[in-house]
Amino acid sequence: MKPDRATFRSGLLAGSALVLALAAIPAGAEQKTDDHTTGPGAAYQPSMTTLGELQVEIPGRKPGDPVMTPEEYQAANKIYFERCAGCHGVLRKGATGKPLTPDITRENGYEYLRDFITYGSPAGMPNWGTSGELTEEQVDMMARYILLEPAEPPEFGMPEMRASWKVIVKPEDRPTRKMNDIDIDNLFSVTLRDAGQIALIDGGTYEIKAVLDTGYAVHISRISASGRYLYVIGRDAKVNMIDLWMDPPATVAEVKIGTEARSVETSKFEGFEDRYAIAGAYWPPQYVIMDGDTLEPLKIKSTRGMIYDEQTYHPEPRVASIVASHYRPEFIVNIKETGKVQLVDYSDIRNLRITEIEAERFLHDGGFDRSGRYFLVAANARGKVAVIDTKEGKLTALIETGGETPHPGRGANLMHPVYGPVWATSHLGDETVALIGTDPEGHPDHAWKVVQTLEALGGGSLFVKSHPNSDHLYVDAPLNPDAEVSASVAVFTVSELGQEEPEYKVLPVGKWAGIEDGQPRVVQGEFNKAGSEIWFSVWNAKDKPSAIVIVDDKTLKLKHVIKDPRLITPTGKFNVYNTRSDVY
Ligand code: DHE
Repeated sequence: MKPDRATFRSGLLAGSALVLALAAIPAGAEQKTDDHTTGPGAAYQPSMTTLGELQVEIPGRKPGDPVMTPEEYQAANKIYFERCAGCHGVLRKGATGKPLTPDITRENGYEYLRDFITYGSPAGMPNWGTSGELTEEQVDMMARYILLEPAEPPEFGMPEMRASWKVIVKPEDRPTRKMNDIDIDNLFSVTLRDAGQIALIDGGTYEIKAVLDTGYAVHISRISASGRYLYVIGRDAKVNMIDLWMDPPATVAEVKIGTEARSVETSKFEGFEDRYAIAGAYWPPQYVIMDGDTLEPLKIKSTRGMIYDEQTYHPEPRVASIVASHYRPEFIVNIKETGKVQLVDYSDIRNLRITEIEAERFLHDGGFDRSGRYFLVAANARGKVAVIDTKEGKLTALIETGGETPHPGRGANLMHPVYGPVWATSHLGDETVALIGTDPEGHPDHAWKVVQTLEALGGGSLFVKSHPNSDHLYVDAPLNPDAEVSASVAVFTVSELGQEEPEYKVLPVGKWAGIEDGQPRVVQGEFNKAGSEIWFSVWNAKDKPSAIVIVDDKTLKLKHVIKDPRLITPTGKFNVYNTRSDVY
């Protein structure tokens, strides 16, 4: 069932839309990109869907501009933000992909651009035309569109934020004690991606306690230090603050912090529990510190600035993951395109102190080691993991993972029989799982090195997971092109990792869900509080049934399937206790 590596790579590369290389089309490019179909990796490139909905006007015409009606420009702009901006940038000045500003595109000319969009390039540009993803008319429209000046989306500063801010239940009107019978620590907040909702599911009874409306294409949930408040962010940058003490739990405040966003977090340092929330935006490139009780926006910081190594200006560095330090009153803010990690001291936000750490470009997701002192974050397009010492406030190491495009989620912490505490990441681009030593005191020779590389099901993995009470490491592969692989999970036994070639077991989680309709992918394991069960999302299309499958961690047998018409496109799941205590 393991697809060979080359087949997988060609599928994924095409989908990953990495680069529109604006060099001359190599002879025979058409032939070389024949197998360049748009693969499932495409689903994982940032899609600026909210920006695509904005009404735009054609920027001031210049002599020689191609003819485009306002309707065509609007339609092309939508396609650009949904399909192209994730790599080429909102302002078309380049990100992981090359810049597409008119000075460059005009030099290449209409026919060149049309053919490039049609056939793609071996360097990673998808073959939008020959794959059927775009019609001939759409390709023609996109070639004309990128010859014109880009449409610059609006900024989103304090006036816009305050206008969007709503306190639905004031702090003084909220309950003074928990009013429901929910075991909040074992509650799961489940992203219902395409419904723009979250489901709150009881970890003991599997009962859906509430389904709440949130932002568009909602992304992640994070929990306040006390465990009372749940913060959820949508891709449209809307933050919902949910009071879990209410019966039933309900949104008590909301605010929009931009137009496109992916991350939210809350202050965790002693004395600052539940005091602040922070959210990071893709557009505009900024993060916002908010009052933890009301979401009142207090401080906006732009991330525009210099790339850490070249020291050239980047106009739109997106904010990727944000975590809260346990050692200092600081948020750790990871800035993608400039490759900087900012330690934002929230103890005095009027006189904000920021420590800026040079890490690596294209920072994305990450998590803490088991001690909670070191934060490991993937610079995914660079194949590296940066290690931040949150106690000392500096970069400890930059590690090549050896695989293609590390994607840890929050990663998984294991007690390795030979190397002691290690942290794991799987990869989007191949089947490898890298185990990195994280114990500089007990195992100094192995600290911050890849001590072992495992081979799991195949590429297209997004998340690994374990728990201090578990002897297992779970590795998903939801973006693998093979339907059987993308519906399965590999499980390694941690105490057997000392063996030469550790074997893994395959859990047919998708099959266990018993869904006949569609081709669901199995994504993101999340443990219950006790660490005795792991939950997986069986993520189907919006109009098809999905499910959550619960596996007994000891026996690796199916324990329960949650099916409900309200479970539309479940993806991320966040157990209240594990999320607030960084247990993974
Ligand atoms: Fe995510 C975390 C960005 C697509 C499910 N995702 C993150 C984080 C970022 C991010 C920056 C870290 C947040 C943090 O820790 O503060 N994700 C992006 C994208 O830019 C991308 C590639 C494309 C896009 O347009 O959004 C993307 N993500 C996806 C998906 O398609 C997934 C699989 C399904 C979905 O719900 O959209 C998905 N992302 C997740 C999940 C997490 C996440 C479940 C949190 C994992 C965790 O364990 O904490």
